[in-house]
Amino acid sequence: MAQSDLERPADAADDWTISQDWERYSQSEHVMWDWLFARQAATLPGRAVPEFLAGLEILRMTRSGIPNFEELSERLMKATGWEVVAVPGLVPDDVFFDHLANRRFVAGRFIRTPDEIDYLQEPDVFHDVFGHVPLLANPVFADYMQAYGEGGLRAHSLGAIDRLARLYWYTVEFGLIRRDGDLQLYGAGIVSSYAEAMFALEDPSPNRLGFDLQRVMRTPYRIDDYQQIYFVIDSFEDLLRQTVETDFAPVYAALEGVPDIAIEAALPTDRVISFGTQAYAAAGGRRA
Ligand code: HBI
Ligand code: FE
Repeated sequence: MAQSDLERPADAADDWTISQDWERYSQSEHVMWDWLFARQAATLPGRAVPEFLAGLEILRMTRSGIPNFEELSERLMKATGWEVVAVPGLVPDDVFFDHLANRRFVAGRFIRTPDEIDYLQEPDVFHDVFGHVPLLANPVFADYMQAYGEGGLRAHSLGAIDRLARLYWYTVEFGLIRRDGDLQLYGAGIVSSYAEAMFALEDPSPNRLGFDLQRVMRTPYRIDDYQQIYFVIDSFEDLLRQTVETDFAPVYAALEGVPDIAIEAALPTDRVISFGTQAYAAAGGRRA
């Protein structure tokens, strides 16, 4: 959906927040959360970063039912100074960035129905809260998200939102991390997906490449299928440092007119963690 199509509903505040109305969830909506939670809880140990699993405990998200954002925010505030606020759905980029820059994570309040368990058009409360919030209890990742929001506000004024959206996609949503040779999941789009949690680590088809800020900003992404490329960070500290220390304005300027890199491609300059079976060498443009 184009950003200009977004219209603020009458019940939303100027910053697009709404009340979660936690009391209005039905029993079957809570049961849906519990079912999705149990499925991920069985899949993620050993696959997701320990910081994600620790976040579930710190925030007491292991309890049954859709979390109440006020209670969740109280715990999160103590851990890292972040809160969770409800929004009706997608919000305009500048609104989204402004919330992040102020350590507020915006979350959808609706939950998917049984006929859309594994595919959703817009992020629901399970993706937004189960997927995104646990890592916000980690101080380094929490600072990265704020830095991203601040970078987003600057990108907005420089007309470079698309570049920054790619950074979000390949880190916050679909990021992998490697420690001591061990690949683990941290992206919210992966940890909240039963099938992609396995695919991202185990499937032979995607390329897995070392994270590089400019490289990521040249890589388009697909929203309609599993990723065919994952970028792998060495540590949250490194991701935060690169984001905070980089002056994005000259980077955007340097990238102007530079062509995008095809999703399946691996460049000779890439730090290849594992070649996917779909990969081809971009230099020659031939499938490997
Ligand atoms: N709104 N609710 C919501 N959630 C998002 O993840 C979101 C958004 N608006 C804009 C947006 N993401 C992206 O355009 C930015 O990451 C670039
Ligand atoms: Fe998300």
